[in-house]
Amino acid sequence: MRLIVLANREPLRRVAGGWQVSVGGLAAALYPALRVGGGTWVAWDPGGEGGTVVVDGLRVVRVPLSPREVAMYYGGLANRALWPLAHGFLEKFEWKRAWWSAYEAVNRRFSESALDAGDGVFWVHDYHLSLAPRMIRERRPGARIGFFWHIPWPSLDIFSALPAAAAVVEGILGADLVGFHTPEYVRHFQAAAAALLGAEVGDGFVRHRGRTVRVVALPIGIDTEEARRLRQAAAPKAHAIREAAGGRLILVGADRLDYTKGIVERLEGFSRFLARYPRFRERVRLFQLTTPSRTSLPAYRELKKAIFAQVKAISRRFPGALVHRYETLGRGDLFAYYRAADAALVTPLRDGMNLVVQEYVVGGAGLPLLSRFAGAARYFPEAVLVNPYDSEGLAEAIFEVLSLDPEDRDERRSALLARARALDVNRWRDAFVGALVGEAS
Ligand code: ADQ
Repeated sequence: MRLIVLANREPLRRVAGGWQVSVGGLAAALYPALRVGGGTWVAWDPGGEGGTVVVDGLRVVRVPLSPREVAMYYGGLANRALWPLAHGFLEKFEWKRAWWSAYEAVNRRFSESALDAGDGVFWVHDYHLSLAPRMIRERRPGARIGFFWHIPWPSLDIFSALPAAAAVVEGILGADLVGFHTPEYVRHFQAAAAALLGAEVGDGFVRHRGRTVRVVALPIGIDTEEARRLRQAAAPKAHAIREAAGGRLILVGADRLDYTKGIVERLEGFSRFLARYPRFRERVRLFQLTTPSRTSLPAYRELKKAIFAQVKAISRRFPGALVHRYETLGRGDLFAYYRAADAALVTPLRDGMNLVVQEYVVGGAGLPLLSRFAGAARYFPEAVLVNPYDSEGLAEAIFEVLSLDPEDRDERRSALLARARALDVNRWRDAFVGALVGEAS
């Protein structure tokens, strides 16, 4: 089987004298499947040159986009319309017809580049490329096509605000197999297909225009073996972090700078915790590790300002209790913080799944606080589940997690670890590809 992956982001990093397949995330997870039979990955080329690069047996077809297309397809339709809507942030949702036209044109370009790559099984990823399955199907009716939506699928009343709602669902239904992280997203997607297209839906399928499309909940995990290795290698750095904290208990938060991640609400909860439990003021330090994201969009620039102002205010009121690092940390450094931390604060307001909580479960030392509104909440019930909007509740939960009976904590940690292993990203990939390929045989 030859796999042809379509994803917005390219799986490459520049190194001296050429390219390397990037070490983290989706790229690393899909790479083993792509190497079999010489796979192809179609992605946007941020350098704008285009062309094909072959690295370690993987062909990467790079789709060049003009700055205007990037602003409308990526900065506009994907990240100012679909992203806020999918996460239930209606007040941040914006719509422009020109964005939609650019989105259609870019989806077509990706689809054509993928078709030009020859025969194979197509696996399309995420909200940037929802129209590609149908576009590929139109040109190659017998193709085997999978689609995975990595973010939440919202309830119908919210999704219906999108003027192109029906076209997005119809685009996805060009696939044979459609995956989401949770059964709830599956149900919402089916409800949209039934209401907007009049499709017939039932247990695990949508039937539309004479075709039956399988729809499954298949939650993504992390590479648990890699995380275990990172944890082991992080011992000296974790020790140094603890030493420098001078005996304080350590909390960690790690996120892309995004309004869905609940960073402002988390810091508010932390500040309330310190106000309410004065004896912890000099006994705790929160490391908030924030990686820059979508910096060209106004909402993200405003959020950055708000977070920086809040960090300043908390640091003035409670000196030494908060350290904010605004940068993309290397994996080794990130896992050193996990390993050093007595608890993690994973409190998104809404999140498709969430990988940070899984990284902490394998790489960390204590229990995570986990938002009920992350897809991961249903798969990690032994975490301390919280409502991230409730800052008083967050303050109490921080107290609770730091005061847990060690035996209780360790039992819950082992249960969480077993759950992270069961979700491992290698199984996720094999389960999806297996279901996709098995279907037509
Ligand atoms: P994201 O929204 O990016 O992913 P998440 O799943 O948490 O969210 O992944 C974030 C990644 O960034 C993690 O691997 C983490 O290690 C890394 N990271 C966070 N802070 C960092 C820092 N300061 N420096 C370096 N790296 C950092 C989308 C969806 C999620 C879904 C995934 C996968 O929004 O819900 O889980 O895709 O499907």
